[in-house]
Amino acid sequence: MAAAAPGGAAGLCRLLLPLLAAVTAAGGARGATGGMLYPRESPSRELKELGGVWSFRADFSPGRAAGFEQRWYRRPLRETGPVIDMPVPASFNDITQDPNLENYIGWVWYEKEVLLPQRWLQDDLRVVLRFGSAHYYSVVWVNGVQVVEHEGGHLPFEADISSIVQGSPQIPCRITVALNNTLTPHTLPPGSIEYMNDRTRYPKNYFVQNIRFDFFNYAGIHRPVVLYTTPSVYIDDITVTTTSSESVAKVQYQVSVVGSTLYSLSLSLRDQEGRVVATGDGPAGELKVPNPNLWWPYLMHENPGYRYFLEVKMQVQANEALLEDIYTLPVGIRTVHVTSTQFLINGKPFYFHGVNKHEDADIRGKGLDWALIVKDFNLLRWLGANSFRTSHYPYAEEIMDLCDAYGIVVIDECPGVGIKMPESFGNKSLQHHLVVMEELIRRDKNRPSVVMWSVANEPASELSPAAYYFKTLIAHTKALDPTRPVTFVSDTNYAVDRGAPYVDVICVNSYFSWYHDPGHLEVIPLQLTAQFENWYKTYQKPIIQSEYGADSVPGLHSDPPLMFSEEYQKAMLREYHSVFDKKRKEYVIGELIWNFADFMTNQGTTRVLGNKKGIFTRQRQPKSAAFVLRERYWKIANESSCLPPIMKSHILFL
Ligand code: BDP
Repeated sequence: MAAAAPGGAAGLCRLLLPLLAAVTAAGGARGATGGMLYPRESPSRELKELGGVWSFRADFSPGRAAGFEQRWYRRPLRETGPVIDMPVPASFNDITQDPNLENYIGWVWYEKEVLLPQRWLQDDLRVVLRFGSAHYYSVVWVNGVQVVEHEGGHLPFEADISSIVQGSPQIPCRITVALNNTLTPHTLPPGSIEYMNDRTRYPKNYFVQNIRFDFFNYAGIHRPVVLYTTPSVYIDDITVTTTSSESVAKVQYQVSVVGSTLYSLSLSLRDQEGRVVATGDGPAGELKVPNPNLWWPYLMHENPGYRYFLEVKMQVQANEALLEDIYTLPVGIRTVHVTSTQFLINGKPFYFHGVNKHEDADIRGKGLDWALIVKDFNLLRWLGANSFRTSHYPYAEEIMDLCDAYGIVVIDECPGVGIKMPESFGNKSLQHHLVVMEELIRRDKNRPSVVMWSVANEPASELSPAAYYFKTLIAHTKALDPTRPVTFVSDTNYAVDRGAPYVDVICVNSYFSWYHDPGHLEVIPLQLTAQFENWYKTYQKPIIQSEYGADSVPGLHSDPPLMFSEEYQKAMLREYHSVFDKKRKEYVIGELIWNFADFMTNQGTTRVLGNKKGIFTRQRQPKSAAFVLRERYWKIANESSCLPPIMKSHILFL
């Protein structure tokens, strides 16, 4: 990615730093404190979606700072210069024909004007502005007043904007967002800006954004933006954990309320038929559910993804009026345990036969797209996949909701991808990484589909600071959530990996006969067997093959199989599978193909319009390998889980 000069050496980084230091005094920013409940309508809460066409301008000024210098947030954006239409949610990169915007680095500006219903402007109501995600660094103003800053491109943030909108009820509410996609050694994922100073080869102030990960650094407002209301005293957070025995399950809950201490809380848990199965009161307690319907993964039970609904009702007397807030949380009852050879869900061995994905598609880049989401879940179920890893960042809450509902098991990965530079293992990076884990767990802690946290993908875990880094990071993650195992995904040699001692499950990526010994399929059995045996001998922990795969250009055929043909991709999978079949009788607990679908990357000599390791094309058409995997996954499911007849008919249907 190259662009014209952003104001000399360190220009972009300089632009980021003052903002990072100056967390707003306006009361909007909350870091990882407080709750981040998914906004849902209820008798006490209303919601307004702000998706659609927003006004947009990229700041192409030499220092990328014109927007801040000229305070574009003070007036409608159209009054400070030209604007174009930009869809939200979407990445901005592929929306126009302008290559400068596709590869833009620096600040872009978004704006939307919204009219609020009169009833939202009463002073016993809170109005909250929430972003599902915006990549990477965001500053948000409402009617020219800064309300929140947020670092990180894949997690939600919000601001209470009541005082601003209630103070100026007659005007439309103008939301302005400045967004910067620059990645530095201390962002997550990390990156670096490199200035090319050889004047015989590059123009003055020429720079590139270097990244050490293999997907396009799409940027924009990627997930839904909503306004929602709550009463001024409100349910801020709910945490549930579940345990179960044969005949009774326990749902432990904790509720936090903000705005008063004189509230009362009542809770009722309903089953899918709407029957109340347990009730409770107070901010913490335990609900007992007799003869529970457990949350089971897809293909492990005829009714996977069973969720109860926990209705939390808060009441408080305020100024002689009764304020009530109601929030309903879906709850799946299930347990997760790891032994030295198995991964147990509800006490039964679970074998991950699934995929790694990306949020990626034509035109919208990483923007949320319902048609794509539902199509992908249909393909996952067609494939017989029971799980995926959110490689390499947290996915949209809307996707996670469907995982909960369909019983698709998730390894929930944070954006710790491409941590390769020694400076990215320092305290500054670590502190940010800890906050990101707090934000991720705050968001996804109640999701039954999430069975394990992944704190990173392929870091340089052989470096000496990696030991302290991962020890601290994993301990912090476990302290935040003692109920789930923690891992990170390694491609480091077992003998020198300094993070592996701290994980519960070993996750290994390997590309035998692709990046190593390219073209030599015959080395796979030996090398893969040695890989598993070495890791197991060293750690006695269960192992997931968290990535393996080969690029194939759809429609390219070759027999005998040559690299990049569909036949080679299939042949490679089969070699891997024969080893998995031996080792899954011992301690291998899963296999996740790289990748579900082809996806966009930076341009490079090994990438043909992106990474082609998908078993589906980027447009979600199956390559030959998809059929190999489909046959295998259904076979494993049928062997391992005594599927009831209903699931077998499902196979025909799909
Ligand atoms: C792995 C990375 C993944 C890449 C893949 C590949 O974890 O992000 O896309 O290699 O090169 O090392 O296809």
